[in-house]
Amino acid sequence: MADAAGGEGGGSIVARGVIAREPGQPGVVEEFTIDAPGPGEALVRILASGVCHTDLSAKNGVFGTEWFPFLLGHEGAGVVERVGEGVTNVAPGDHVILAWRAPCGECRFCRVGQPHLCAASLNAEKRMRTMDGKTLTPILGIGTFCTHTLVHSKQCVPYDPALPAEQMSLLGCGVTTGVGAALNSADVKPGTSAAVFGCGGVGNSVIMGAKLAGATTIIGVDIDPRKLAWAREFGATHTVNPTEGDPVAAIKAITGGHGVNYAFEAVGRAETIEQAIFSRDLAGTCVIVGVCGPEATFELPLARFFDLGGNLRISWYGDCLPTRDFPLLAEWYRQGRLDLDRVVTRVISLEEAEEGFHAMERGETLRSVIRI
Ligand code: PAD
Ligand code: ZN
Repeated sequence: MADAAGGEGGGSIVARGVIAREPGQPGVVEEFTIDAPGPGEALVRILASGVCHTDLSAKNGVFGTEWFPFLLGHEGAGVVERVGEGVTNVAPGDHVILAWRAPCGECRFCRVGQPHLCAASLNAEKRMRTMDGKTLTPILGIGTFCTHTLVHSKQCVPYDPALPAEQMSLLGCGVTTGVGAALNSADVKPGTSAAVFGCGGVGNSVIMGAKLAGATTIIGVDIDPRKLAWAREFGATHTVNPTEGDPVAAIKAITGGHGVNYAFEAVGRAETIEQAIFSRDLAGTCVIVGVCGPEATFELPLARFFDLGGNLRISWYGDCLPTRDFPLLAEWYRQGRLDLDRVVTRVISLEEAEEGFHAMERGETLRSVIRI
């Protein structure tokens, strides 16, 4: 590997990655530079990266335009190549899944035992730049559509290199978010009912999580029949297509007129959030996972909302703790209890990342995974 100064060794390096320069424009593979890791940081050679809807949203400017240019990707697995001063949790050669939450241990949430809400999650300093000198923002503090990235060492969670990098990469975001929404955020109980709005990579992971938790009625809701077929393969006992009629009425009909104990929204639209809220039984829990754009709003009839009781909550990253949950989910994969193979719909190259977004938009994939 040549460094930016043309030599070998501990200086900056030249990497390749998919960079989004302007909102709404395609991501393009470019060379960029990465400075040597600073204290507590790790340089990681990426092996595989899932294409998550959040990358598409970021590329389209949904999270604001001030952060461009972006280094896309945040769902990755790779090998630690170099570490900065003081790093003890990983060493060069370790296979790691990258986490976008690395609790700081010191913020107001970590101090009271809620590290899954850490408000100062650890990231590397911004040491990656385009060849024309612009500082890159790696998506969610990671950046994985690339040959190499720089992260905080605490964002690196080791996994057994005997497990496939493509499947492990998905634990870095979508699968852990979905499974965690069921197990951690909603705390689904055995024998209960759940509805999942949006059966993409995240929603189908919610379905896997609800099944693992012992829910006995699991209703997948999606406007795309292909997604509903997948939902059944992951464990949905029923499916509902909102293009064929009111999904709330359909969910009530399946549940004896009551509605579900848990409703999950994994689309990111006001309309589906409203439907999820009102598809619950009394005292039911609604968990919002989908990320809406800044323009999304709806009117909430408060008397009806109050009369239903229960909980409405937002789930970031499935309320996971990566150091606890990545190894657990990897082990469940090894045991055949978590079907990550089925989530990897397509394996593509770095150059095909943009096509990965289009395939997602066309509904052809749960996850395209970029193999570097
Ligand atoms: P995806 O595009 O693979 O899946 C979205 C699904 O929603 C698709 O299958 C669509 O067909 C379906 N859909 C669209 N409109 C409707 C509708 N009206 N009713 C029912 N279904 C519909 O995306 P994904 O699974 O990668 O991500 C889903 C959302 O989760 C997205 O908003 C993403 O940004 C968010 C996310 N949140 C977190 C978090 O921490 N909260 C983490 C990762 C992803
Ligand atoms: Zn994601």
